[in-house]
Amino acid sequence: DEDLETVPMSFPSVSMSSRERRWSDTTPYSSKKKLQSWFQLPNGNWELGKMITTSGNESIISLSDGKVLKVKEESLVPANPDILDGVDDLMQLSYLNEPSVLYNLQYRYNQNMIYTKAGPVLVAINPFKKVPLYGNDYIEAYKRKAIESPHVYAITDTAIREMIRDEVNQSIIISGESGAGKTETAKIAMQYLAALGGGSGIEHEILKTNPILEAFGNAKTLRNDNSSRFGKLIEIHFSETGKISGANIQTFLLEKSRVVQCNEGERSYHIFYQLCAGAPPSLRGKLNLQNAEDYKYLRQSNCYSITGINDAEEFRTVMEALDVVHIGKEDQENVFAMLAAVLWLGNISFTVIDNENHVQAVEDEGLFHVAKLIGCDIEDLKLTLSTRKMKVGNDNIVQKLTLSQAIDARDALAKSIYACLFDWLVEQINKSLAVGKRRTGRSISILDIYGFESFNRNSFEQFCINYANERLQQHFNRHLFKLEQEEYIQDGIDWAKVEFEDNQDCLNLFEKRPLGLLSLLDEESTFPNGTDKTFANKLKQHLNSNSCFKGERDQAFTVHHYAGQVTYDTTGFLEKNRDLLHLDSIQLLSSCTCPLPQIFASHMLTQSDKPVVGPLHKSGGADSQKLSVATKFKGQLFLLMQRLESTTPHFIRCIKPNNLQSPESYEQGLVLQQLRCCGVLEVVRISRSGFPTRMSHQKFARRYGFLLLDNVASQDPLSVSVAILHQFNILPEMYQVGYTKLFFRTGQIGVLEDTRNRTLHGILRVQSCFRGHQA
Ligand code: AOV
Ligand code: MG
Repeated sequence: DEDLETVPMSFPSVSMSSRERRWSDTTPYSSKKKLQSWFQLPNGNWELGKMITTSGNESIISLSDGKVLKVKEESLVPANPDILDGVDDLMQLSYLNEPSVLYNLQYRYNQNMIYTKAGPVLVAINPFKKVPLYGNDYIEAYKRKAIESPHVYAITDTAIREMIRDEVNQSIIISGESGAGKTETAKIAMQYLAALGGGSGIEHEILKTNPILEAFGNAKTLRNDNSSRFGKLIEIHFSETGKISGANIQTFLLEKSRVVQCNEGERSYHIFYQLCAGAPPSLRGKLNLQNAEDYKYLRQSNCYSITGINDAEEFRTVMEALDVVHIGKEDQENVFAMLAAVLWLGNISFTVIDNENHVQAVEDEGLFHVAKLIGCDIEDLKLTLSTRKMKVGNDNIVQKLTLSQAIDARDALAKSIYACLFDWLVEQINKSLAVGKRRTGRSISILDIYGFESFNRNSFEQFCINYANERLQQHFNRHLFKLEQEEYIQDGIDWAKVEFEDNQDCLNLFEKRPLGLLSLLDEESTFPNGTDKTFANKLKQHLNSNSCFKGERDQAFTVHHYAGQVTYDTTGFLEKNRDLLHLDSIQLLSSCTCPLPQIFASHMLTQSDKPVVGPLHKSGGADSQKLSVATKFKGQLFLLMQRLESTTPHFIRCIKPNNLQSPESYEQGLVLQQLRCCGVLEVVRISRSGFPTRMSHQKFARRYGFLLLDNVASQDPLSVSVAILHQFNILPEMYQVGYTKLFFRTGQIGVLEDTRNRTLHGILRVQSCFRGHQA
């Protein structure tokens, strides 16, 4: 037979880890009875094969391209019947295995159905193009429940209903890798909330915070043209009548290093390019604005524009949005002046003035414009950038800076101004959104943080971002695996535990004291002689036995994250963790005549957790308690988790179908890797074999006891419950009797409710009949 191709039986397929094996379905399977099966190609992709014949443990299958293969039966994975193609909840699949799930998602994706339920979780696959699923008609349809198809709107609708019904605050938690679509998804959810809870006008303001925060906090990276470089929790408040009464935004750790340094092919924050491209002539003149290419901070990465984006147009959008959130024209100009000052700071250069390599800032246009824009004396600025006041014994001395010290001082000032500006903006926005001051109503929070990142070179920023994602994954696991299963076990029901990839070990690696990544980083950051290299060595010395950790050459280390391995280069870790701004610089800012630098300076001096070094001019010794960046971030994340714990969570998992940000490309391997590491299949497995409906014996007996034919009034609730289950022939596999509760599979309680309703109706009818007869 010419068409018949024999494949080697020891097929070099992707090796199966224990985790993958867990995934394969436990349903007994014999290909003999099946019409089609999945077969894995050498490239790892799965293909549907039609069974031609089977003899012994070998089968002959034909693939879609007409190829015919002879394969071993164990290399085949069962495929679902065609009738299940594209089901909108993965729970409905008869065979729950990797290829079936991949195929189902792809089948839907190809028809622009980018949303699919995985039990309680909404999976969203980034279309990288406009899909016709949004807007008022859709919102209206979901509101009326005229559409059932999974959607961000549907999950948001559930959140609103549960908030009202249960009087519990809700959260919508969006996760996924960088570029997977979290920020877009968050905006879609906000759109729905605004449409349903709108009316007071505050909803427009809430929506307009998006273009502002994206301009100041997003940037083009190698992974995403609009990558969030900060984390965001927006809490939307509702009044008793279900209308939006206000909102509050909390942000987390902005990546400030980007302001002074970014990689080839990436950009700094959008707002810089928008300002340079879109500022009207009068503003250009006032700020002495040049083109983006003229600023060193923007020039270094050799990337100025984003395909399909018009920065000048975006600038107008941002200005309008600033109006909407009530940031006055004068404040807006002050904001733009700070941006221009940051840009000009980067252009300040230094000359060596003695043979000890000490430097002085050059009096050129950079220095001149910065002084003018922040409102300080040129000489003061010059001095701040090239000297440092020190206290030796009782004497104040002035130390000259070397070139690298001066550059660090300059960059630290630029970063601080930008980070303070960002915080100040958020504060102003919050003031504007806090209209309905009453805190009695309920809220829905939407969490959108920076997604998991892995580049060729990963630094402190990726370290923090990925740590945050570990925390979030833990929260996801806790709610969908731990709490659910603990309840079964506690109530003593018969339950085969579904294993999931617990990331507690990795979190411990970060958080354990004194020997964890964060503690060791802080310790080394406070040692006067600590360097990035000694830090890397300490890690290797103390953590090498940890299975999530691996020391690497050249002061690097690898962490085994839930989403994959990432190797971090410790260069710059200590400095970024200390995040020092010299007191000289803070004093310079407080001496400025412009309002914003003064506000920034007073913030830095009053916030006890702001690192301050060096002696104060007069009072001396302001070396206050300082928290490192990592410790502060850890604290923020703990509080965030605490806040989320008091809400009912709704999870959305965004998936990136390709790394090119391009539409119509669905890479099976990439999708599978994301599904695996976030545990989507385990969630489906638990939901399918789990018992989502629970009711205490007491409540159950009270609700349905009257349906019993025998009189059971004297019996205990447990016996009554069991009698009810028997009388109604509820199949044993459909429920479990726990110590305190009954557990039901999806839909079962509906059967009983129907009977109850019918019976109640019947009783009512009989009664009214009886009354009628009497009359
Ligand atoms: P992210 O928030 O998950 O990445 P984004 O939400 O910024 O990812 O999405 C990246 C890009 O994908 C967007 O700029 C859009 O072009 C496209 N996109 C995402 N969702 C949709 C959608 N529903 N419809 C159309 N296009 C979409 V990061 O912030 O990098 O972690 O840190
Ligand atoms: Mg984002």
